Amino acid sequence: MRPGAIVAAHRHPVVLSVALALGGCPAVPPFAGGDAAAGTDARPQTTDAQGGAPGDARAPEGDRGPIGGEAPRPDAAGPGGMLADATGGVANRPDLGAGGAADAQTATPDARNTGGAPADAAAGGAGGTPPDAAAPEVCRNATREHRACAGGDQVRTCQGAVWGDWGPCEALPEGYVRVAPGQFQMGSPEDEAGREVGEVRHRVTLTRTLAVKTTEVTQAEWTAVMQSRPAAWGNCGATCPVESVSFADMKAWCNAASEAAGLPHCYDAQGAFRGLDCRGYRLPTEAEWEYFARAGSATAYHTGDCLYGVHQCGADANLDQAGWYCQNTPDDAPRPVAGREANAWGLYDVHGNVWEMTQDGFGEYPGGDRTDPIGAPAATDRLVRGGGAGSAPWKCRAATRSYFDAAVRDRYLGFRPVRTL
Ligand SMILES: [Ca+2]
Repeated sequence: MRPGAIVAAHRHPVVLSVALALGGCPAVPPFAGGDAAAGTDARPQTTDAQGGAPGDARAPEGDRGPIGGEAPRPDAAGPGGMLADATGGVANRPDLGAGGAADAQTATPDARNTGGAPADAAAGGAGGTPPDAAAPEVCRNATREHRACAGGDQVRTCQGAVWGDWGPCEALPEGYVRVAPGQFQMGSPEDEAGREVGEVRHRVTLTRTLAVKTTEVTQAEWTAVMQSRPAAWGNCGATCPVESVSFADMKAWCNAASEAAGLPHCYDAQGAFRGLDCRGYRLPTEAEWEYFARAGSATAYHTGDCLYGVHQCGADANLDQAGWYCQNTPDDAPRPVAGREANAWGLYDVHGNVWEMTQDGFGEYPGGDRTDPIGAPAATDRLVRGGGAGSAPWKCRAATRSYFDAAVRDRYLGFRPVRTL
């Protein structure tokens, strides 16, 4: 381990709650340029970057300018002109991960399914009763219902107060798990070590079944879709997470992956999100991210509490089990995905390795219980979650909120796509 891991000047993503507490306009110097070892660097900023407690140790992180200010735009080696809508020929379906899809059906809550009537409820009519005389199965408030099928998902919709037929059993994409709808406590308890004030606990209900990628998108998976190699940590290898891609770049990857799979684009030509009912690949909302990262746990990590809650780099035995962070990556570099323990739903590296972009813009929790929340769609600052290889333990907690400017391509910023099933 690195001796004396504490370095005062590090700039990870701004932890949202603190930024807001400071008036939402952290006095952070403008983008200070790249890191000598790895090119562009613009990690999300943290409190420490703003003159607060020293945060995580290493590599300078975060150099976001004031909110609304001009974003640094390091011209990383991304594909030329990657815009929000990649309609241009995508040759290959991404090879979405080794290891195969975990069977999430055994681990995920299945709130939606439990309330649904069996699909074949109408099939067992009394002998001699004409099929068309069976009473239609009335649907009430729900508009869509899911049930698990062999390795995948089926859906039916409410059509004029009567349920339609169950659709075909759609196999999950390779490398994805099924995450059922459910309810959870978003945010952290006030006594959680490392907590920030903006992590106000509230109940969130998510109503859609998701396919969630088990790992961060890797460099190979990026290249298979986009035919480019943007990663600053290229030497890390094909199974390391892609990074140094902007919000728009990620949306382009999602659209291209959707197109290759015959699915609709979830972002229009201007990059606007087409909503949670879009069935193509997309970024998760912040709430979706925390829900699947927790996988039913209520602790700081899915492996337990934050043991090193000081806002500095330090060893945390629970985090060691779950992810790559400042203390177990002495060279600051991300690691190949799925190198630490998966959470209960089969998802790797939700804590550490690279920060994960969400669909949501920067904003404070509005308070109260919420259903399918999405944060500020037009905000320049985009919420990121989970911490990265250079982050201190407290930044890697499930509840930690942070952000990057949408234009930034940072060497510790990646993503994990989802699909609504
Ligand atoms: Ca991660």
